[in-house]
Amino acid sequence: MTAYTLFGAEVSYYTGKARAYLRWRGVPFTEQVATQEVYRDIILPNVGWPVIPVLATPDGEIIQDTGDIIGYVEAKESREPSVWPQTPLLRFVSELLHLYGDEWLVIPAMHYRWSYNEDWAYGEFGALSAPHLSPEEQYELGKKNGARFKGALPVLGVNDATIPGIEKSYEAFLNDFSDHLGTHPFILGHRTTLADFAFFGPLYAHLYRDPTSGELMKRIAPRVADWVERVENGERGDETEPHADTAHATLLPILTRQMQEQLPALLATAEFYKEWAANAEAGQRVPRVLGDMMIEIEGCRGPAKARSFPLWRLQGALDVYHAMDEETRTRADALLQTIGGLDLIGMDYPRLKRENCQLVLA
Ligand SMILES: N[C@@H](CCC(=O)N[C@@H](CS)C(=O)NCC(=O)O)C(=O)O
Repeated sequence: MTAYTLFGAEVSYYTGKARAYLRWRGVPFTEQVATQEVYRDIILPNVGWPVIPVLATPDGEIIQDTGDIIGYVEAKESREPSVWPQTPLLRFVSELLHLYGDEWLVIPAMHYRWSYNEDWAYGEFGALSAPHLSPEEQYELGKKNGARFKGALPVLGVNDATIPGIEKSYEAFLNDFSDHLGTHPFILGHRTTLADFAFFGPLYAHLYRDPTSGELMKRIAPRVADWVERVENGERGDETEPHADTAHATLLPILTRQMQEQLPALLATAEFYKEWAANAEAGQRVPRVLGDMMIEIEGCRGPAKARSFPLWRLQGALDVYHAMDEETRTRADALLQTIGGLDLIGMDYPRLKRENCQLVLA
């Protein structure tokens, strides 16, 4: 085998992120649809649970988790420019936005898919699992397979209490992102970086490609739809110029929204995790759900599960913060103050690591 193989699906959030990254990176890869057979023969035996995307490397390694996929390919291929900005403050910002794209924008993405595109999604799920079946049979199969994904809504905190806030927040986010794109072609400025791929996850498969959601995006935020198309097409921007090490003013409303909504959930999750870790051993698998909490979005409060995975992405961001020199840290603290994120600094929880495609206590 000389190329990478990405096992995934066009309807999948994180496959979109990995595909856009691999396309941009320019490495040879083919994409194979994660049919029932692929789950049975490749994903379950190697990963241990049904999840996409999965990358098979030319050396025969199997990698799950888009963060691990990107990290692996970056290290293996050593191409320029790196997916990460080379300036330290922006590297931190890119990890924060990675956390936001992967673990918070999933809330509107899943809400809009399952509240406005449900039947369409069942057809798509069925067609990808069993391309040989009739559309009616695919719909029935898709309904069965899709139940697991729809079942994530209460876990994420999508419910009658939060939905009005989720919609208000998403529309405001689209507005802020449009303003940003009015002066900068990509999230960190003039070229594509990790932050673009992280946002592409929610903003492509669910919020652009699902018909009703795509109609909303194109109507109220055509610039965001244009960015989705540019990232999808592998547009790179100007890679000759290094980044100036500041977050553009137009990114601040997006980061502020992240801190308002996601940071309290992260703080609550870290408390559950500390309680769990106090009685756990190194190497022990961390439960995907650690407890019950309330989230608040645009004044709408409702129940959600405290999921452990966001703490892993957060650890990535905090590691960058703690590795900063004093001058950069002073600038990072000023940024955190501006966006309402100072509580991040004091966060301290037992380290996590990845082992056999799972999150474990380090
Ligand atoms: N952190 C993982 C998330 C992968 C993920 O949640 N994939 C979805 C499809 S887009 C899935 O297969 N979920 C199954 C599940 O969570 O049980 C990544 O970045 O790869």
